[in-house]
Amino acid sequence: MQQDLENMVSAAHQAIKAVDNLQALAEIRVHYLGKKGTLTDLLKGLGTLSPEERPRIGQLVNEAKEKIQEQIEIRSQNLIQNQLQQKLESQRLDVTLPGRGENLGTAHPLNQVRERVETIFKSMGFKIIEGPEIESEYYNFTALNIPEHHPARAMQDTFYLEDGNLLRTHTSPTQIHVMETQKPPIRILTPGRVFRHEYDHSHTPMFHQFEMLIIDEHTTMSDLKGILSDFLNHFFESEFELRFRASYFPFTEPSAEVDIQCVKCHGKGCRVCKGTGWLEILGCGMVHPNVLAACNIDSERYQGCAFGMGIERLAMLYYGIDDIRLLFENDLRFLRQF
Ligand code: 2NM
Repeated sequence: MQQDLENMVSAAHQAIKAVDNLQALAEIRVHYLGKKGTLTDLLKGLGTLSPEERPRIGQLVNEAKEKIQEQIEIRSQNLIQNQLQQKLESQRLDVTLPGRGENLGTAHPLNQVRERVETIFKSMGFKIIEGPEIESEYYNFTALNIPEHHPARAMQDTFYLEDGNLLRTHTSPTQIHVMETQKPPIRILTPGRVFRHEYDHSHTPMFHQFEMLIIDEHTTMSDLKGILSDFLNHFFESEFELRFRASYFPFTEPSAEVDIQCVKCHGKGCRVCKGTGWLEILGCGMVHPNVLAACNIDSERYQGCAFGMGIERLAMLYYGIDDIRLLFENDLRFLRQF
């Protein structure tokens, strides 16, 4: 009997060593230790032994049982560890790999330019004012001294709405609202969208502009020249000559168009300035007394100077963009350059 037990323990030991998975190990446990297992059979056979032998053999059977249990337990831990190890190997994660990368967005070049312009004018003491994009004929034309039959009012230039209002063709109506409601001195910059019926490589039906307005006592053309020159030198980060050419706008008298020395070649002549050395950049003038009168401002006491320019034009010159439509296509290959 003792020999049988020793053989069994040794056989169990071999079997336990040989298994390579938990399922097979569970089967071994059942085979030796289960209710119908080999050891249980042996315990049942104790009854046939003599009363003197029974305790000794009983003890041996228990010892055998404990040995097998212990071996199964050790092997089980072993197999669990191996399984875990295999799982870790198969799901290996390289934490040193570079990440997928964040696609950071940036402000649209037109907004970058607008923000630069606003920053410069704020530093000179101007307030930034935005107004409505839908205006009446009065604010867009009449108050600005634009006569009834002026070509600018014509259907082919202006988008009229069915109710008789229109999409503003410039931001000056916002300046009329300010002049009507605020007392001089006034120093404002009005950026915003404007709408005109035109479309080609340098015109889009919606574009952005900003207009500057100063209303004060003793305001002259010199204020205009000084502010324009300071602004443009700051904006283009270099000193440039300006050239004033007499011009005509209904809402200013005198009026001028301003050329800036080519920001690319500094006046030598290049592709950007088409060899002339100059770039037409904005229109300006002294606010017409009729405009001041429409806003109940005494033109004997106060004068105004104003200018207006396109943000697209400024962005194209600053970044060297040659087709305005690129600014509206939102092609990421284009936008990622800014
Ligand atoms: C321009 C050119 C010249 C202008 C005039 C006014 C107002 F409201 F005061 F009359 N605002 N903006 C003005 C003057 C705009 O844009 C080319």
